Amino acid sequence: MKRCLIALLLVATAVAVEKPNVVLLYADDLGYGDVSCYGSKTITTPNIDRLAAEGLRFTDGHCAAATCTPSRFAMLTGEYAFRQKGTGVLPGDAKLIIPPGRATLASIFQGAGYRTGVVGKWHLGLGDGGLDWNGEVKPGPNEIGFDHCFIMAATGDRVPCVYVQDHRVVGLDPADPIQVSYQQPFPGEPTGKQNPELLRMHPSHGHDMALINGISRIGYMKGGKSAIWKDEDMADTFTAAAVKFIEASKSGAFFLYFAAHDPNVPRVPHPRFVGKSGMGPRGDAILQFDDCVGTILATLDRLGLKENTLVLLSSDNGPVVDDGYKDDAVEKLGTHKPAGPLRGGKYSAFEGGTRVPFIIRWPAKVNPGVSAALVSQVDFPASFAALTGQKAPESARDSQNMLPALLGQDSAGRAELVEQGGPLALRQGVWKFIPSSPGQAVSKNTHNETGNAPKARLYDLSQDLGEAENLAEMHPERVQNMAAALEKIQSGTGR
Ligand code: NG6
Ligand code: CA
Repeated sequence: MKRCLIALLLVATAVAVEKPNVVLLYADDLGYGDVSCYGSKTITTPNIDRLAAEGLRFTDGHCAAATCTPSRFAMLTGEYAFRQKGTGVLPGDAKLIIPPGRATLASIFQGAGYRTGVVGKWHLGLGDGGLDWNGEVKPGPNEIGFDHCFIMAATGDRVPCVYVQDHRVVGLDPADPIQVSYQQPFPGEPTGKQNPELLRMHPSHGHDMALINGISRIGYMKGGKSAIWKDEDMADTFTAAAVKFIEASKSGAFFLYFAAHDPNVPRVPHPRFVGKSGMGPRGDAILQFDDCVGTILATLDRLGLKENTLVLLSSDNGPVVDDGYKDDAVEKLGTHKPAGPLRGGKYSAFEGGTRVPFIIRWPAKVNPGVSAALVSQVDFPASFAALTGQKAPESARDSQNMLPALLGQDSAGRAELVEQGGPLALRQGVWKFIPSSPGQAVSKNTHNETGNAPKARLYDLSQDLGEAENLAEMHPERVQNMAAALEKIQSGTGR
């Protein structure tokens, strides 16, 4: 009898360990050098550092693209975004770009009996064309694998500036319906262009349309006044929704995709963070993200969920300093290097575009440490399918089961990885290849390097992490092979 009980207990523990909760803490535009556990001396992120100290910190972990929409598309579907038209940065009135019925990271967790939720920035479109924001807002996250959603449609700098919870705009007064247009302004509604005197933060480029809360955005909107978010409270609102989801889900296994908005623009942190970084709103917004991480980790501690919850922290793309608002980010940057030792940042095919903070903590299974394995968010669908004992969906064609690397049991990771900046780049081990590509080498607005250049580039990242010395002429054969390998992947005949 006693032996039976012990056996039962062992089985129960084994099952519990095999089915961890998964919490994906996802920052927006957070760079490799923006957190102290990746070596920054100019900013202190104690909660992210705690996660790194208790978990596995990857030094070569990537998002799938150097901007938000393609990066998230690839992470959720397991397919590189360059394969699908219409996966560039979306306007706030775009329709859902992941068709209902297609397998996603969330539906994979659902298939294993998890309760799934997304809180925060969505930016993958909503509806199937001509959406009425005053009615049922669908299809959206609920139709592609999330049991629960509390989101903003696109970004903080795009209308509509309201939250959507499970098919409904939150706090909407039917007497004051919302209208959204990305074509024309609504007569009588203030815009950044027409009413600069009403602005408390001025655009540096773009962002001169609908004027909401003293900040002008991309796109026009009218009405829905009672539903409009307060920018200063956004991080707290999302964190509270995340905590609520965890509390409501704790009796079974759950997957939470916490998609924070910090430090994307407009950077409007809560007053308690204002001035705290000494770097202006961008730095303050990073401290705010770190604080959200702290609150969510504390919730896991409080509910006794720490041991068997896999917490994954990463970012959707590399950093940018001036992304369209005069918010002192450039003036107050000082010696801070948002991409750390890497070249480029958001919008870039250099490493700074996609190599981002990437940390996994799972006390029951993962030994703390540092891993140099080459890993990518595009591998989440196949890897988490494997973790939950399922077959990877066929549509996740670029997703590889990297579970051993993600759990610290394999130190190599991927053999090859495509990095989608402006041009596509290819990694093979320590080698990095960027084909010749027309277009501006430096974005005239953000001043970030794009990775475009008339000549092909080859770098040995083991000697030259900052991609300074082009070795293409010294290694013509490798250049040829890597160009062919990239083409093969692009045409769908290789991986
Ligand atoms: C750009 C915006 C930028 C940001 C970006 C998307 C302008 C001039 N620039 O088009 O501010 O919104 O799109 O960022 O409008 S992302 O992180 O969501 O990909
Ligand atoms: Ca982003």
